Amino acid sequence: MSHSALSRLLPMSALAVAGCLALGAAPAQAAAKPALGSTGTARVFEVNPVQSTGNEGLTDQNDSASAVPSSAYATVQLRNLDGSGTLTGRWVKVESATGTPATSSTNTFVYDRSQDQFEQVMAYFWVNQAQEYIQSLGFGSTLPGVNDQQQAVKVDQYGGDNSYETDKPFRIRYGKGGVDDAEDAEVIDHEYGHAVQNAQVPGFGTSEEAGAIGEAFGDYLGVTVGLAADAQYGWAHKTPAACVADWDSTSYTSTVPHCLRRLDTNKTVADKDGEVHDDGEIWSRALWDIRNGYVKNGLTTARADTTIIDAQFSFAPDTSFSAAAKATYLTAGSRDGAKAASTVKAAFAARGITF
Ligand SMILES: [Ca+2]
Ligand SMILES: [Ca+2]
Ligand SMILES: [Ca+2]
Ligand SMILES: [Ca+2]
Ligand SMILES: [Zn+2]
Repeated sequence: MSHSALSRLLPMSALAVAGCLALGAAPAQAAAKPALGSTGTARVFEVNPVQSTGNEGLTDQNDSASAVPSSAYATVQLRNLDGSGTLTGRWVKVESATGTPATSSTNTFVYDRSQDQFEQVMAYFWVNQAQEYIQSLGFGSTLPGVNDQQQAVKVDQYGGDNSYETDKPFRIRYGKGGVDDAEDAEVIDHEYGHAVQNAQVPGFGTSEEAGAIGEAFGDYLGVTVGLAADAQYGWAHKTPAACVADWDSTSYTSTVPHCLRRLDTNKTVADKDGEVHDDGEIWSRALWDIRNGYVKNGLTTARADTTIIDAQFSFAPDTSFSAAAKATYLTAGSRDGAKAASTVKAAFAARGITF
């Protein structure tokens, strides 16, 4: 099922829905697991440059290197590479990209944003980072794996300001309109969120409410993976935590802070307009309240995320908000206890979602 990261482009959305209706197959398994364990060095954005610098005045300037200060970059490990010198690894394979493919016999992938290879490196790093985060919650060890396969990505080959994920073939494509989509980790991991849900529930998203849940979870995953990375690497976070795609959205929003969408709007089911990205903000606010409610109860955000993801295994492909909320409530009760379950119930009730 494909989805747009950016709801503004209706033609792409229409295409995406057409692809969505043609679905049915389970995600393809990787043919073979590459050799593991090779670690490289790379330069990436600390999630995105607006978020890490707090400078809402940054603009794309036609992909120029000088548009973003060097302080927005971090030097990081590129983990789980297969040692081939390309951006191929256990959890990610950069299949193709516009311009020069990144290769290095020493696994050194250091570029700036004006170079085609930069987005390739960002896509590799942030998909790997998301899978590592999901595994840190226990998925693939104490819990079933969640999309623990090699994710194919294509980078910068779609000219529109949009990105999408498809079941057939099982692949993510990142666009290059405006700020290149793969310059913003929250866009990268939004799309990975669709891959995660499709891996958990093949064909997920055949009803409008299920589609909205897909958009919401993508937004939430992008934010939570970024927040976990901030903590892991000690990066600054100077924009509202609930703001999604602070950097990509500078191309098409004029209000500050620049956000594609937010996790903390006051939308309820009374605000539904039938557009999945818009309606996703109803669901993502509930997820945000569950997260913060867990912390108030003395539980960790990782625990909230574990329950949010674990519950998704039991969602029907065409689930309603109500049925998915109930599944999340039941998972919270069995994993985290009665108090957590009532936090979940209240978070959904505040959005007008009852069961
Ligand atoms: Ca770029
Ligand atoms: Ca661009
Ligand atoms: Ca863009
Ligand atoms: Ca953000
Ligand atoms: Zn999406």
